[in-house]
Amino acid sequence: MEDNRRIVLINPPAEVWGEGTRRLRPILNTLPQIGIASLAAVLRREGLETSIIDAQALGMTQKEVITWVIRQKPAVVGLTGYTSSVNSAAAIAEGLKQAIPDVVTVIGGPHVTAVPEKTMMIFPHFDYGLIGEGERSAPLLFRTVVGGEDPRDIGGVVRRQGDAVWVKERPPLIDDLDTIPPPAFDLLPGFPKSYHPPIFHTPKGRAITLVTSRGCPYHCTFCDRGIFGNRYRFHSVGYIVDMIRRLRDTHGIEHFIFYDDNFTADKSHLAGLCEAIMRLPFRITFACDARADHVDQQMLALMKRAGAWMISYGIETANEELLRLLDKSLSLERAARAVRLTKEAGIIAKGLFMIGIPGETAQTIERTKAFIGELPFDLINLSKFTPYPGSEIYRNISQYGDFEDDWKNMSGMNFVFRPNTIDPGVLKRESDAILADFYRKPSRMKNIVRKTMNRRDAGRLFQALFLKVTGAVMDVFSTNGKRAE
Ligand code: B12
Ligand code: SF4
Repeated sequence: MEDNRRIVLINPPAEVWGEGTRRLRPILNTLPQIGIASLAAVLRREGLETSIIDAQALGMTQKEVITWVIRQKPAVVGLTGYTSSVNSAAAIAEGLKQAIPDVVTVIGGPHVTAVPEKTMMIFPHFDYGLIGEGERSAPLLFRTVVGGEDPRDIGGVVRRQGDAVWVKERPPLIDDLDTIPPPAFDLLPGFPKSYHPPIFHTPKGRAITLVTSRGCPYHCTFCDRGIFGNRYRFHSVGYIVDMIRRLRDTHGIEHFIFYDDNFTADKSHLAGLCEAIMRLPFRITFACDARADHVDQQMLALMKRAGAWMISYGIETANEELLRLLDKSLSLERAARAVRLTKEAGIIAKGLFMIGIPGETAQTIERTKAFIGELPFDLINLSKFTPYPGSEIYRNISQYGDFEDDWKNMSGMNFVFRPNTIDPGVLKRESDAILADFYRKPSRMKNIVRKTMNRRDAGRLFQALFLKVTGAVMDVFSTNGKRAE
């Protein structure tokens, strides 16, 4: 009999992608899933035969993923799941179990880490879960289940036994991040061509995501820090610069998006990193998120010299009392100053806001709208407040309004929470109004296009428009299409 040790890691399709959204895929965000790329690197180092299927990047449906995986005949399948994608992961696990009953399925990532018991009870087709950082336990877990043994004693393992779910205490956080090999980008099918940031979010050249640190010492109540916790840890400057150099040399990557929770948390590390990037024999550009109270004129000037192209600031709302409820520890004055200084430094400034926060009223929305209008943001993002499992506010959200704990809708694009301080109709209308107010200004659109449009993005925009138009034509002629019904 064949000794099957094949492992497939899957990033499931996002639930939010209906057929219409799939057609817009060319202009949406598809960036490598660092979690599974990192796990794949560790599994490969341990001699385990691993492949990856990143359905989000390849635009694959659940059915297509299942068909592809069945052909691989793996012994173990590992799926990653945010709250918004865990239903999708479960549907794939179910399809695989029906086709290959012996396959072992493992769910990892933020969602199972936040609510392990509930996840395992609701989704019977996950055999095991693994909570927290995966690099320590995943090789052990996969090796054990491939060998047909019981993984019950492995740190972080979640398993079902009859009606109960057992969660083994997870191992301590990884102190020295440099012990983790760089993400196995080379195992991502279609890398780097299948990957791109959303339109208007990159200068010319190929872009890629990197995560150079883990953890965040702040306590924002809407933020799920279940995987990396509060302790800030970072890769050494040498490790990061080496990753950059290799990605540039082997794949021609010139723009780096740092998706760290808190890229600017340690000033001297950040300064050291910028200086090391400046010493590289080539130029790169980068984008990152930053806390507005971590940057000053000097730091922004240094970041700009190192290639900072865009900085996104999580400001959330322009209301001090709502910021307090969110435990954001941020003054609006500092936020406004950071945005102005960023622009003065010649860096694109993006503001990240939320709407529908507990306690939100028509007046608080008006204040946020005015704040956005007063500051020189180039781009804004307005997500619909969502109490994600794993965040502190998830535990007591019902005291602030109606909450629909419907995981597949928890993508920040739906009002799953409706505060009892505002009428849902007003909330929806005001949310649309903020975006329309901001983006419908011709001068602003001109500015965005001037600063961010490049030949590759123009091609992507054309492709999306083409797909949208052909999609609409297909809908008209399709007997299953809405218009034909
Ligand atoms: C980058 C990022 C994104 C990117 C994703 C790009 C991509 N392809 O990865 C974008 C911008 C698209 C995005 C979108 C969203 N995101 Co996001 N995102 C992040 C961020 C900042 C970093 C993720 C990352 O790369 N981490 C680094 C890797 C190494 O960690 P990891 O992925 O967690 O993987 C480790 C473990 O989880 C585990 N593991 C993971 N998978 C598996 C699988 C198996 C089998 C095993 C054994 C272990 C395992 O091992 C890995 C290595 O240690 C995190 C914050 C964070 N700290 O993680 C938020 C975060 C994951 N996002 C979040 C959310 C809510 C979203 C959105 C729903 C809404 C939004 N904020 O825009 C959407 C939904 C997207 C979707 N597809 O459904 C939440 C998730 C909360 C939750 N309970 O689900 C987080 C935690 C932010 C937060 N603090 O609240 N996101
Ligand atoms: S929202 Fe940002 S600053 Fe707040 S805890 Fe999360 S990562 Fe840290």
